[in-house]
Amino acid sequence: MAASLRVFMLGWVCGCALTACGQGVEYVRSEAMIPVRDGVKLHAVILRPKGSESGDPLPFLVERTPYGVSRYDAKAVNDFKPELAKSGYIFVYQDIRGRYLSEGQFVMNRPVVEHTTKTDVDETTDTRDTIDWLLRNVPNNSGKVGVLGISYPGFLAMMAGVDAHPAVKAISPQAPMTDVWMGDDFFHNGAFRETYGFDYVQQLEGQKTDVRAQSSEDTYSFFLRNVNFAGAAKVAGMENLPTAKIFLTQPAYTKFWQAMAVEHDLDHVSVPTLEVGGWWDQEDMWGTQAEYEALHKAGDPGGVFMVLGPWNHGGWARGTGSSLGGDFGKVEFGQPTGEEYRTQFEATFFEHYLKGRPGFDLKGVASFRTGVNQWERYAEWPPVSGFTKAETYLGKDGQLTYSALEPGQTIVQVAKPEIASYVADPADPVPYRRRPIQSTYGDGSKWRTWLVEDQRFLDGRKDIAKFEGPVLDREVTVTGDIKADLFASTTGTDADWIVKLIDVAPDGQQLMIVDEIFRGRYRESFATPQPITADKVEEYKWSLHGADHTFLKGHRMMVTVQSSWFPLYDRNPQTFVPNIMTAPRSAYQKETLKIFGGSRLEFETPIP
Ligand code: PG9
Repeated sequence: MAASLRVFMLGWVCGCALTACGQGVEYVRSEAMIPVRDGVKLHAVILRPKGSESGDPLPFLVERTPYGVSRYDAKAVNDFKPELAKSGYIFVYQDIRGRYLSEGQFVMNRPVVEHTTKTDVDETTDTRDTIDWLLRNVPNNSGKVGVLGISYPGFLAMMAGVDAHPAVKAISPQAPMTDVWMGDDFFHNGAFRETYGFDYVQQLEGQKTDVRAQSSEDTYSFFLRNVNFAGAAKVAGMENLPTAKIFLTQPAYTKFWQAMAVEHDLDHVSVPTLEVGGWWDQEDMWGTQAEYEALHKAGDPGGVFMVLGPWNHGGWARGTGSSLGGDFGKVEFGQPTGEEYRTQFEATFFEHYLKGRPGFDLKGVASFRTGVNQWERYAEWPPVSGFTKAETYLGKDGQLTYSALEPGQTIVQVAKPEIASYVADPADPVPYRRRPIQSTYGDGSKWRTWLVEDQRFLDGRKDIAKFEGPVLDREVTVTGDIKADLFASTTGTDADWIVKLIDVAPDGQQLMIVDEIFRGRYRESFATPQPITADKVEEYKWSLHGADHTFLKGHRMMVTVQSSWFPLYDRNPQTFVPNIMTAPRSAYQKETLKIFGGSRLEFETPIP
């Protein structure tokens, strides 16, 4: 088998058990097994600033994680959270139920349950019980708690806000996985994230500690050779891992996935919440904005704030954030956006809500507008005041036309004659990044920055429709939730549609600004897939995610449409089958896909 598992080596080692190494805050480190309501004990590392048993009581900053906490010590806090360490907190890191040194059973993205008996536990109850224990057992604490985390820990930070313990005064879910079927780690609009699902489920569910998948073969070849996810899972011997079983048997948006979706639980949140997300987040792009929207709609009783910046997954938490990318494409931001976030937003947010200090002046949303590289502030997201709707139309001969609407103006779209077509062959799917494609976190993997890879690596492919605007003689800004509205047909009975909005620089570099997939079988219902009628023009409308980007003078806007993005997403056979996870080789058919006039992208633009 090509993919093998290897123990994940931690990035740093534990040392400095009692005090800080070198400069920084000195800590007293202890470990505890914290009992929760059903008798299970959860392992935690507690780091108290040295001498904090007397003097001003300190608040807690808590992070709960499935990724192991034994590595946390004074050095880790000073290295990875210098701004927060300087401010002064008791740091608590906890292994969640069933992971590493904690007892109990791990359940991936454990859904919130009704709490009627002591055995009705979930991450909200485990957090509450942990906080109860900390307040009683850690000397000289101020009785106030902040909870933060990125990604899975971001999901756990949000859980701390649902029916929160009264001591929880602030939470910061950062790139929180929120709905893993609709738009985060495992599926996007029904299309299965094959490499991520394959690697991550083995990492978390094969054993109590992290083990990372490592492929010696280009994963493009590996997944192509094994036909479908069932074939690949069999080779890896992972078919019986709980989440893999669900992938294989419940690929649609069933009650299982719906119950896991966090946005439905957010009308029980009244804690000030700072959501954080990156424009080029390769894992949980969706969650930040979905949680913001749900909290905002619920009337934000505690106050919801959001910072969106030019980062990959968690990129705001490390380094300067002055650029993003590597050998295959790089974007420069002209300023240390990560440091700016950590000092101006994160540190001041917790100081304000946990220590009553001034400095947090965010009223709604801070957004880093790329292209012009400047911070913007909005009352809400997507911004309304000072903005109007704008569109780019896909035209004949690969043309792309931009137009801003008058405030209040709406246009009713109808399909017009065909403007482009291509043949998509599942035997030769479009790679999502340059090959060879390593395992997600395998040696040499370019996973973390693939969203900023120069898209010219796809030049010459005949299975991509391209629409390009003229060289711009002025700046054009696209803001808000960018939506694709596509009129399209296929000669087959199922199809994937992938739309990218690309900034083409004067030197030809192509940077994706937003991009997203839609699996055609779900156009009527995410829960009940249906075949597409061959050759029938259908309208597909979906979000390509948020952006705040200025196409500079001299640049061009480009939109591309393609029907595979492999092996990030499994291949759509293009013939309708009840379950793509087990689609037979014979179902994978070459088809002709057509795009029709009236297709466009929709967004907000500032009123000049
Ligand atoms: N993106 C990771 C994740 C995977 C699956 C579910 C939830 C989160 C993470 O980085 O934690």
